[in-house]
Amino acid sequence: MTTRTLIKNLAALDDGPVTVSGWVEKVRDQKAVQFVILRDESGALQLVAPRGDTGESIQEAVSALSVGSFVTATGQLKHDERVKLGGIEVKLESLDVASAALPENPIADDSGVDKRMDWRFLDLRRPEANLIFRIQTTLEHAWRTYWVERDFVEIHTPKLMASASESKAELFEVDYFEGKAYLAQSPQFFKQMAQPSGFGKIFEVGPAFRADPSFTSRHATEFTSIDSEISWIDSHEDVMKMHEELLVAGFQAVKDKHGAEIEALFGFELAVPTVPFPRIPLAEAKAIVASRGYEVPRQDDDMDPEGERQIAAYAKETFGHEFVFLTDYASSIRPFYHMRHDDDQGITKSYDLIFNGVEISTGAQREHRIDVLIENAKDKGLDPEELDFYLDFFRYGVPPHGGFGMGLARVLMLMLHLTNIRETTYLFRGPTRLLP
Ligand code: AMO
Repeated sequence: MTTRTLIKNLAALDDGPVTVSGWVEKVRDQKAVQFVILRDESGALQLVAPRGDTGESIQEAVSALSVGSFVTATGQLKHDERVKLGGIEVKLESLDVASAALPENPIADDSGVDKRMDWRFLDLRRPEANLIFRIQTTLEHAWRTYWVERDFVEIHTPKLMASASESKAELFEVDYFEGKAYLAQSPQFFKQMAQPSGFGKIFEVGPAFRADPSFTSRHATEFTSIDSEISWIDSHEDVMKMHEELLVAGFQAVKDKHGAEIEALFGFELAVPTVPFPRIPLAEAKAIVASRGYEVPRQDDDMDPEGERQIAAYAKETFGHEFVFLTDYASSIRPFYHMRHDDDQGITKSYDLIFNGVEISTGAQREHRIDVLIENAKDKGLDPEELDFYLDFFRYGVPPHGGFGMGLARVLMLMLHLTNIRETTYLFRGPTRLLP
Protein backbone atom coordinates (compact mmCIF):
# COMPACT_ATOMS: atom_id res chain seq x y z
CA MET A 1 0.00 0.00 0.00
CA THR A 2 1.28 3.48 -0.87
CA THR A 3 2.58 5.23 2.23
CA ARG A 4 0.73 8.45 1.96
CA THR A 5 -0.07 11.26 4.33
CA LEU A 6 -3.65 12.49 4.55
CA ILE A 7 -3.82 16.12 3.50
CA LYS A 8 -5.34 17.18 6.83
CA ASN A 9 -2.22 15.86 8.61
CA LEU A 10 0.32 17.78 6.54
CA ALA A 11 0.10 21.07 8.42
CA ALA A 12 1.45 19.42 11.57
CA LEU A 13 4.55 18.07 9.77
CA ASP A 14 7.88 19.85 9.36
CA ASP A 15 9.00 20.90 5.90
CA GLY A 16 10.39 17.90 4.01
CA PRO A 17 9.49 15.04 1.68
CA VAL A 18 5.88 13.79 1.62
CA THR A 19 3.63 11.60 -0.51
CA VAL A 20 -0.02 12.46 -0.99
CA SER A 21 -2.76 10.77 -3.02
CA GLY A 22 -6.11 12.08 -4.16
CA TRP A 23 -7.92 13.52 -7.13
CA VAL A 24 -7.19 16.60 -9.19
CA GLU A 25 -9.64 19.39 -8.46
CA LYS A 26 -8.06 22.15 -10.52
CA VAL A 27 -5.02 22.73 -12.76
CA ARG A 28 -3.52 26.17 -13.38
CA ASP A 29 -0.99 25.67 -16.12
CA GLN A 30 0.75 29.04 -16.13
CA LYS A 31 3.81 30.22 -17.98
CA ALA A 32 6.17 30.47 -15.04
CA VAL A 33 4.62 27.97 -12.68
CA GLN A 34 2.08 25.18 -12.68
CA PHE A 35 -0.39 24.65 -9.83
CA VAL A 36 -2.55 21.63 -9.12
CA ILE A 37 -5.20 21.57 -6.43
CA LEU A 38 -5.29 18.03 -5.10
CA ARG A 39 -8.13 16.84 -2.86
CA ASP A 40 -8.39 13.70 -0.78
CA GLU A 41 -11.02 12.54 1.70
CA SER A 42 -9.60 14.86 4.34
CA GLY A 43 -8.94 18.16 2.57
CA ALA A 44 -7.30 20.04 -0.30
CA LEU A 45 -3.69 20.94 -1.03
CA GLN A 46 -1.78 23.05 -3.52
CA LEU A 47 0.90 21.25 -5.52
CA VAL A 48 3.34 23.53 -7.24
CA ALA A 49 5.77 23.00 -10.13
CA PRO A 50 7.92 26.06 -10.98
CA ARG A 51 8.89 25.77 -14.64
CA GLY A 52 12.58 26.59 -14.17
CA ASP A 53 12.95 24.22 -11.31
CA THR A 54 10.93 21.14 -12.26
CA GLY A 55 11.81 18.28 -14.58
CA GLU A 56 10.40 18.30 -18.11
CA SER A 57 8.49 15.04 -17.63
CA ILE A 58 6.62 16.36 -14.57
CA GLN A 59 5.73 19.58 -16.39
CA GLU A 60 4.33 17.53 -19.27
CA ALA A 61 2.44 15.28 -16.87
CA VAL A 62 0.86 18.32 -15.20
CA SER A 63 -0.10 19.84 -18.55
CA ALA A 64 -1.78 16.56 -19.53
CA LEU A 65 -3.68 16.18 -16.24
CA SER A 66 -7.45 16.07 -16.52
CA VAL A 67 -9.58 17.31 -13.65
CA GLY A 68 -10.89 14.38 -11.61
CA SER A 69 -7.91 12.08 -12.24
CA PHE A 70 -6.64 10.12 -9.25
CA VAL A 71 -2.93 10.66 -8.71
CA THR A 72 -0.11 10.15 -6.24
CA ALA A 73 2.29 13.04 -5.83
CA THR A 74 5.62 13.13 -4.06
CA GLY A 75 7.46 16.31 -3.27
CA GLN A 76 8.74 18.73 -0.68
CA LEU A 77 6.26 20.06 1.85
CA LYS A 78 6.74 23.75 2.56
CA HIS A 79 4.92 25.93 5.06
CA ASP A 80 4.22 29.34 3.56
CA GLU A 81 1.70 31.73 5.09
CA ARG A 82 1.05 33.30 1.69
CA VAL A 83 -0.59 30.10 0.40
CA LYS A 84 -4.31 30.65 0.85
CA LEU A 85 -5.12 26.96 1.02
CA GLY A 86 -3.99 26.04 4.52
CA GLY A 87 -0.64 27.86 4.48
CA ILE A 88 1.22 24.90 2.96
CA GLU A 89 2.16 23.61 -0.47
CA VAL A 90 4.07 20.68 -1.92
CA LYS A 91 6.70 21.22 -4.57
CA LEU A 92 6.28 18.38 -7.04
CA GLU A 93 9.09 15.88 -7.52
CA SER A 94 7.09 13.04 -9.03
CA LEU A 95 3.54 12.52 -10.21
CA ASP A 96 1.93 9.17 -10.87
CA VAL A 97 -1.48 9.07 -12.53
CA ALA A 98 -3.28 6.02 -11.14
CA SER A 99 -6.40 6.65 -13.22
CA ALA A 100 -7.00 9.46 -15.67
CA ALA A 101 -10.47 11.06 -15.83
CA LEU A 102 -12.25 11.78 -19.10
CA PRO A 103 -11.72 15.47 -19.83
CA GLU A 104 -15.38 16.58 -19.75
CA ASN A 105 -16.97 16.65 -16.25
CA PRO A 106 -20.62 15.58 -16.66
CA ILE A 107 -21.75 17.82 -13.78
CA ALA A 108 -20.99 21.40 -12.86
CA ASP A 109 -21.31 23.38 -9.62
CA ASP A 110 -24.73 24.63 -10.68
CA SER A 111 -26.16 21.28 -11.86
CA GLY A 112 -29.62 20.48 -10.48
CA VAL A 113 -30.14 17.76 -7.90
CA ASP A 114 -31.39 15.14 -10.40
CA LYS A 115 -28.43 15.61 -12.68
CA ARG A 116 -26.12 15.39 -9.69
CA MET A 117 -27.81 12.16 -8.61
CA ASP A 118 -27.15 10.72 -12.10
CA TRP A 119 -23.46 11.25 -11.36
CA ARG A 120 -23.61 10.72 -7.63
CA PHE A 121 -20.06 9.35 -7.38
CA LEU A 122 -18.73 12.64 -8.76
CA ASP A 123 -21.22 14.71 -6.77
CA LEU A 124 -20.00 13.04 -3.57
CA ARG A 125 -16.53 14.47 -4.14
CA ARG A 126 -17.85 17.87 -2.99
CA PRO A 127 -16.50 18.67 0.48
CA GLU A 128 -20.06 19.33 1.73
CA ALA A 129 -21.20 15.87 0.61
CA ASN A 130 -18.12 14.27 2.09
CA LEU A 131 -18.85 16.03 5.38
CA ILE A 132 -22.48 14.83 5.41
CA PHE A 133 -21.39 11.22 5.39
CA ARG A 134 -18.67 11.73 7.97
CA ILE A 135 -21.34 13.33 10.17
CA GLN A 136 -23.60 10.37 9.50
CA THR A 137 -20.83 8.05 10.66
CA THR A 138 -20.33 10.04 13.87
CA LEU A 139 -24.07 10.20 14.51
CA GLU A 140 -24.62 6.46 14.09
CA HIS A 141 -21.55 5.70 16.17
CA ALA A 142 -22.78 7.95 18.99
CA TRP A 143 -26.21 6.32 18.90
CA ARG A 144 -24.69 2.84 18.97
CA THR A 145 -22.48 3.88 21.87
CA TYR A 146 -25.50 5.23 23.76
CA TRP A 147 -27.34 1.94 23.26
CA VAL A 148 -24.41 -0.40 23.86
CA GLU A 149 -23.45 1.39 27.09
CA ARG A 150 -27.01 0.75 28.30
CA ASP A 151 -27.05 -2.97 27.40
CA PHE A 152 -29.27 -2.74 24.33
CA VAL A 153 -28.92 -5.67 21.91
CA GLU A 154 -28.44 -4.96 18.21
CA ILE A 155 -30.71 -7.00 15.97
CA HIS A 156 -31.10 -7.43 12.20
CA THR A 157 -34.61 -8.33 11.18
CA PRO A 158 -35.36 -9.89 7.76
CA LYS A 159 -36.36 -7.59 4.96
CA LEU A 160 -38.19 -10.32 3.06
CA MET A 161 -41.57 -10.83 4.64
CA ALA A 162 -44.69 -12.94 4.13
CA SER A 163 -47.01 -9.99 4.77
CA ALA A 164 -47.13 -6.20 5.09
CA SER A 165 -45.45 -4.70 8.15
CA GLU A 166 -47.18 -1.31 8.14
CA SER A 167 -50.06 -1.17 5.65
CA LYS A 168 -51.10 -2.83 2.46
CA ALA A 169 -50.57 0.41 0.62
CA GLU A 170 -46.98 1.29 -0.24
CA LEU A 171 -45.99 -2.38 -0.31
CA PHE A 172 -43.38 -3.82 -2.67
CA GLU A 173 -44.23 -7.34 -3.81
CA VAL A 174 -41.50 -9.60 -5.14
CA ASP A 175 -41.54 -13.07 -6.70
CA TYR A 176 -40.43 -15.60 -4.14
CA PHE A 177 -39.96 -19.04 -5.71
CA GLU A 178 -43.50 -20.40 -6.21
CA GLY A 179 -45.11 -17.58 -4.26
CA LYS A 180 -44.80 -13.92 -3.30
CA ALA A 181 -42.84 -12.05 -0.67
CA TYR A 182 -42.96 -8.42 0.44
CA LEU A 183 -40.16 -6.02 1.24
CA ALA A 184 -40.24 -4.88 4.87
CA GLN A 185 -41.76 -1.41 5.27
CA SER A 186 -40.32 -1.29 8.78
CA PRO A 187 -38.88 -3.82 11.25
CA GLN A 188 -41.99 -3.28 13.37
CA PHE A 189 -43.23 -6.85 13.96
CA PHE A 190 -39.85 -8.49 14.30
CA LYS A 191 -38.32 -5.80 16.50
CA GLN A 192 -41.29 -6.27 18.82
CA MET A 193 -40.60 -10.03 18.76
CA ALA A 194 -37.40 -9.35 20.72
CA GLN A 195 -39.58 -8.47 23.70
CA PRO A 196 -41.20 -11.91 24.23
CA SER A 197 -37.74 -13.27 23.35
CA GLY A 198 -36.53 -11.67 26.56
CA PHE A 199 -33.96 -9.31 24.99
CA GLY A 200 -35.15 -6.36 27.09
CA LYS A 201 -33.85 -3.49 25.00
CA ILE A 202 -32.96 -3.60 21.33
CA PHE A 203 -32.01 -1.42 18.40
CA GLU A 204 -31.69 -1.87 14.69
CA VAL A 205 -30.23 0.22 11.87
CA GLY A 206 -31.41 -1.15 8.56
CA PRO A 207 -33.23 -0.61 5.29
CA ALA A 208 -36.98 -0.10 4.98
CA PHE A 209 -38.95 -0.06 1.73
CA ARG A 210 -42.08 1.89 0.85
CA ALA A 211 -43.74 1.77 -2.58
CA ASP A 212 -44.59 5.43 -2.15
CA PRO A 213 -45.15 6.99 -5.58
CA SER A 214 -44.70 10.57 -4.37
CA PHE A 215 -41.92 12.90 -5.45
CA THR A 216 -41.41 14.95 -2.31
CA SER A 217 -38.15 16.16 -0.83
CA ARG A 218 -38.54 13.81 2.16
CA HIS A 219 -39.84 10.50 0.80
CA ALA A 220 -37.75 7.71 -0.63
CA THR A 221 -38.77 4.21 -1.69
CA GLU A 222 -35.86 2.81 0.31
CA PHE A 223 -34.49 4.48 3.43
CA THR A 224 -32.41 3.64 6.47
CA SER A 225 -34.61 3.21 9.49
CA ILE A 226 -33.29 3.66 13.03
CA ASP A 227 -35.42 1.58 15.38
CA SER A 228 -35.47 0.82 19.07
CA GLU A 229 -37.79 -1.05 21.45
CA ILE A 230 -37.63 -1.24 25.23
CA SER A 231 -39.34 -3.49 27.77
CA TRP A 232 -41.02 -2.62 31.03
CA ILE A 233 -42.18 0.86 30.18
CA ASP A 234 -45.06 2.58 31.95
CA SER A 235 -46.09 4.59 28.92
CA HIS A 236 -44.83 6.23 25.73
CA GLU A 237 -43.25 8.82 28.02
CA ASP A 238 -40.46 6.32 28.79
CA VAL A 239 -39.82 5.88 25.07
CA MET A 240 -39.68 9.64 24.49
CA LYS A 241 -37.21 9.98 27.34
CA MET A 242 -34.82 7.47 25.79
CA HIS A 243 -35.40 8.98 22.35
CA GLU A 244 -34.49 12.52 23.37
CA GLU A 245 -31.42 11.38 25.31
CA LEU A 246 -30.31 9.46 22.26
CA LEU A 247 -30.66 12.52 20.03
CA VAL A 248 -28.76 14.72 22.47
CA ALA A 249 -25.90 12.16 22.57
CA GLY A 250 -25.81 12.11 18.76
CA PHE A 251 -25.91 15.90 18.35
CA GLN A 252 -23.26 16.42 21.01
CA ALA A 253 -20.91 13.98 19.29
CA VAL A 254 -21.48 15.65 15.92
CA LYS A 255 -20.91 19.10 17.36
CA ASP A 256 -17.74 18.03 19.18
CA LYS A 257 -16.24 16.42 16.12
CA HIS A 258 -17.59 18.48 13.23
CA GLY A 259 -18.88 21.75 14.71
CA ALA A 260 -16.16 23.86 13.11
CA GLU A 261 -16.51 22.16 9.70
CA ILE A 262 -20.29 22.60 9.81
CA GLU A 263 -19.80 26.29 10.45
CA ALA A 264 -17.27 26.58 7.63
CA LEU A 265 -19.18 24.60 5.00
CA PHE A 266 -22.84 25.01 5.96
CA GLY A 267 -22.58 28.42 7.60
CA PHE A 268 -24.31 27.89 10.93
CA GLU A 269 -23.52 26.82 14.44
CA LEU A 270 -25.01 23.44 15.29
CA ALA A 271 -27.17 23.62 18.42
CA VAL A 272 -27.29 20.63 20.75
CA PRO A 273 -30.89 20.31 21.97
CA THR A 274 -31.66 20.32 25.66
CA VAL A 275 -33.91 17.84 27.46
CA PRO A 276 -36.77 17.55 27.98
CA PHE A 277 -38.02 18.30 24.47
CA PRO A 278 -41.42 20.02 24.54
CA ARG A 279 -44.37 17.62 24.44
CA ILE A 280 -47.72 18.78 23.09
CA PRO A 281 -50.82 16.57 22.75
CA LEU A 282 -52.03 16.64 19.17
CA ALA A 283 -55.43 18.17 19.97
CA GLU A 284 -53.70 21.03 21.76
CA ALA A 285 -51.21 21.40 18.92
CA LYS A 286 -54.05 21.78 16.44
CA ALA A 287 -55.65 24.45 18.60
CA ILE A 288 -52.33 26.29 18.81
CA VAL A 289 -51.88 26.09 15.06
CA ALA A 290 -55.45 27.32 14.55
CA SER A 291 -54.82 30.27 16.89
CA ARG A 292 -51.87 31.17 14.64
CA GLY A 293 -54.32 31.43 11.76
CA TYR A 294 -53.80 28.05 10.13
CA GLU A 295 -56.67 25.58 10.12
CA VAL A 296 -55.35 22.03 9.55
CA PRO A 297 -57.53 20.95 6.63
CA ARG A 298 -57.47 17.21 7.20
CA GLN A 299 -60.65 15.55 8.32
CA ASP A 300 -58.83 12.50 9.65
CA ASP A 301 -57.34 13.97 12.83
CA ASP A 302 -53.82 14.05 11.44
CA MET A 303 -51.44 16.99 11.23
CA ASP A 304 -50.45 18.08 7.72
CA PRO A 305 -46.96 19.31 6.73
CA GLU A 306 -47.91 22.99 7.09
CA GLY A 307 -49.38 22.24 10.55
CA GLU A 308 -46.07 20.58 11.46
CA ARG A 309 -44.17 23.66 10.32
CA GLN A 310 -46.50 25.91 12.32
CA ILE A 311 -46.22 23.90 15.53
CA ALA A 312 -42.45 23.80 15.09
CA ALA A 313 -42.41 27.59 14.76
CA TYR A 314 -44.49 27.81 17.93
CA ALA A 315 -42.11 25.47 19.81
CA LYS A 316 -39.16 27.53 18.65
CA GLU A 317 -40.75 30.82 19.72
CA THR A 318 -42.14 29.54 23.00
CA PHE A 319 -39.53 27.06 24.21
CA GLY A 320 -36.55 27.96 22.02
CA HIS A 321 -36.57 24.35 20.86
CA GLU A 322 -36.06 22.84 17.41
CA PHE A 323 -37.68 19.56 18.46
CA VAL A 324 -41.23 18.93 19.57
CA PHE A 325 -43.04 15.70 20.45
CA LEU A 326 -46.66 15.67 19.33
CA THR A 327 -48.41 13.07 21.46
CA ASP A 328 -51.71 11.24 21.77
CA TYR A 329 -52.66 10.79 18.13
CA ALA A 330 -56.17 9.58 17.41
CA SER A 331 -56.64 5.80 17.30
CA SER A 332 -58.32 6.26 13.92
CA ILE A 333 -55.05 7.23 12.24
CA ARG A 334 -52.61 5.06 14.17
CA PRO A 335 -51.80 1.40 13.53
CA PHE A 336 -53.57 -1.33 15.50
CA TYR A 337 -50.39 -2.08 17.49
CA HIS A 338 -50.35 1.37 19.17
CA MET A 339 -51.76 1.15 22.69
CA ARG A 340 -54.85 3.26 23.38
CA HIS A 341 -55.34 5.29 26.53
CA ASP A 342 -57.33 3.34 29.15
CA ASP A 343 -59.55 6.31 29.85
CA ASP A 344 -59.99 7.35 26.22
CA GLN A 345 -60.03 4.70 23.52
CA GLY A 346 -60.07 7.47 20.93
CA ILE A 347 -56.42 8.38 21.48
CA THR A 348 -53.21 6.38 21.51
CA LYS A 349 -50.10 6.38 23.69
CA SER A 350 -48.09 7.48 20.72
CA TYR A 351 -46.08 10.36 19.37
CA ASP A 352 -44.48 11.88 16.32
CA LEU A 353 -41.22 13.74 16.72
CA ILE A 354 -41.02 16.96 14.71
CA PHE A 355 -37.60 18.48 14.05
CA ASN A 356 -37.36 21.91 12.44
CA GLY A 357 -40.88 21.49 11.12
CA VAL A 358 -40.66 17.99 9.63
CA GLU A 359 -41.64 14.61 11.09
CA ILE A 360 -38.57 12.50 11.71
CA SER A 361 -40.03 9.72 13.82
CA THR A 362 -43.05 7.85 15.10
CA GLY A 363 -43.11 6.05 18.42
CA ALA A 364 -45.57 4.46 20.83
CA GLN A 365 -46.28 2.12 23.63
CA ARG A 366 -47.35 -1.14 21.96
CA GLU A 367 -50.51 -3.01 22.82
CA HIS A 368 -49.25 -6.22 24.44
CA ARG A 369 -52.57 -7.60 25.76
CA ILE A 370 -53.53 -10.22 23.20
CA ASP A 371 -57.30 -9.83 23.51
CA VAL A 372 -57.11 -6.06 23.14
CA LEU A 373 -54.63 -6.41 20.28
CA ILE A 374 -56.99 -8.71 18.36
CA GLU A 375 -59.90 -6.34 18.96
CA ASN A 376 -57.85 -3.37 17.75
CA ALA A 377 -56.79 -5.28 14.63
CA LYS A 378 -60.41 -6.16 13.87
CA ASP A 379 -61.39 -2.58 14.51
CA LYS A 380 -58.98 -1.60 11.72
CA GLY A 381 -60.55 -4.13 9.35
CA LEU A 382 -57.57 -6.48 9.59
CA ASP A 383 -57.95 -10.24 9.56
CA PRO A 384 -56.38 -11.63 12.76
CA GLU A 385 -55.63 -14.89 10.95
CA GLU A 386 -53.30 -13.11 8.56
CA LEU A 387 -51.50 -11.65 11.58
CA ASP A 388 -51.33 -14.91 13.47
CA PHE A 389 -47.53 -15.19 13.40
CA TYR A 390 -47.35 -11.72 15.04
CA LEU A 391 -50.17 -12.38 17.49
CA ASP A 392 -48.33 -15.51 18.65
CA PHE A 393 -45.65 -13.22 20.09
CA PHE A 394 -48.24 -12.09 22.65
CA ARG A 395 -49.66 -15.51 23.57
CA TYR A 396 -46.75 -16.90 25.57
CA GLY A 397 -45.89 -13.99 27.82
CA VAL A 398 -44.56 -10.57 26.86
CA PRO A 399 -43.50 -7.52 28.89
CA PRO A 400 -45.11 -4.11 28.34
CA HIS A 401 -42.98 -2.35 25.77
CA GLY A 402 -42.65 0.45 23.27
CA GLY A 403 -40.29 2.02 20.81
CA PHE A 404 -39.86 4.16 17.76
CA GLY A 405 -38.76 4.23 14.13
CA MET A 406 -36.78 7.18 12.77
CA GLY A 407 -35.59 8.05 9.26
CA LEU A 408 -31.83 8.59 9.22
CA ALA A 409 -31.73 10.76 6.08
CA ARG A 410 -34.43 13.04 7.46
CA VAL A 411 -32.52 13.62 10.69
CA LEU A 412 -29.38 14.50 8.75
CA MET A 413 -31.26 16.74 6.32
CA LEU A 414 -32.83 18.77 9.11
CA MET A 415 -29.73 18.79 11.26
CA LEU A 416 -27.75 20.35 8.42
CA HIS A 417 -30.50 22.77 7.31
CA LEU A 418 -30.76 21.03 3.93
CA THR A 419 -34.01 20.74 2.03
CA ASN A 420 -33.87 17.37 0.31
CA ILE A 421 -33.14 13.84 1.57
CA ARG A 422 -31.46 13.13 -1.76
CA GLU A 423 -28.53 15.14 -0.40
CA THR A 424 -28.29 13.07 2.80
CA THR A 425 -28.87 9.64 1.25
CA TYR A 426 -25.79 7.94 -0.21
CA LEU A 427 -27.78 6.64 -3.16
CA PHE A 428 -31.37 7.83 -3.31
CA ARG A 429 -34.14 5.50 -4.41
CA GLY A 430 -37.42 6.94 -5.70
CA PRO A 431 -40.21 6.01 -8.11
CA THR A 432 -38.05 6.84 -11.13
CA ARG A 433 -34.61 6.18 -9.72
CA LEU A 434 -32.92 2.79 -9.55
CA LEU A 435 -29.57 3.93 -10.96
CA PRO A 436 -26.81 4.36 -10.06
P1 AMO B 1 -43.48 5.63 10.21
O1 AMO B 1 -44.20 5.02 9.06
O2 AMO B 1 -43.98 6.94 10.72
O3 AMO B 1 -43.53 4.65 11.47
O4 AMO B 1 -41.96 5.75 9.85
C1 AMO B 1 -41.01 6.15 10.82
C2 AMO B 1 -40.06 7.18 10.25
O5 AMO B 1 -39.40 6.67 9.09
C3 AMO B 1 -39.17 7.69 8.17
N1 AMO B 1 -39.86 7.40 6.91
C4 AMO B 1 -39.37 7.70 5.70
N2 AMO B 1 -38.22 8.28 5.31
C5 AMO B 1 -38.00 8.43 3.99
N3 AMO B 1 -38.87 8.04 3.04
C6 AMO B 1 -40.04 7.44 3.37
N4 AMO B 1 -40.87 7.02 2.41
C7 AMO B 1 -40.33 7.24 4.75
N5 AMO B 1 -41.36 6.70 5.44
C8 AMO B 1 -41.04 6.80 6.74
C9 AMO B 1 -39.69 8.98 8.76
C10 AMO B 1 -40.74 8.46 9.74
O6 AMO B 1 -40.99 9.36 10.77
N6 AMO B 1 -43.25 1.23 12.64
C11 AMO B 1 -43.42 2.66 12.80
C12 AMO B 1 -42.48 3.24 13.81
C13 AMO B 1 -42.70 2.75 15.23
O7 AMO B 1 -43.82 2.93 15.74
O8 AMO B 1 -41.75 2.23 15.83
C14 AMO B 1 -43.17 3.34 11.45
O9 AMO B 1 -42.63 2.77 10.53
O10 AMO B 1 -38.64 9.63 9.43
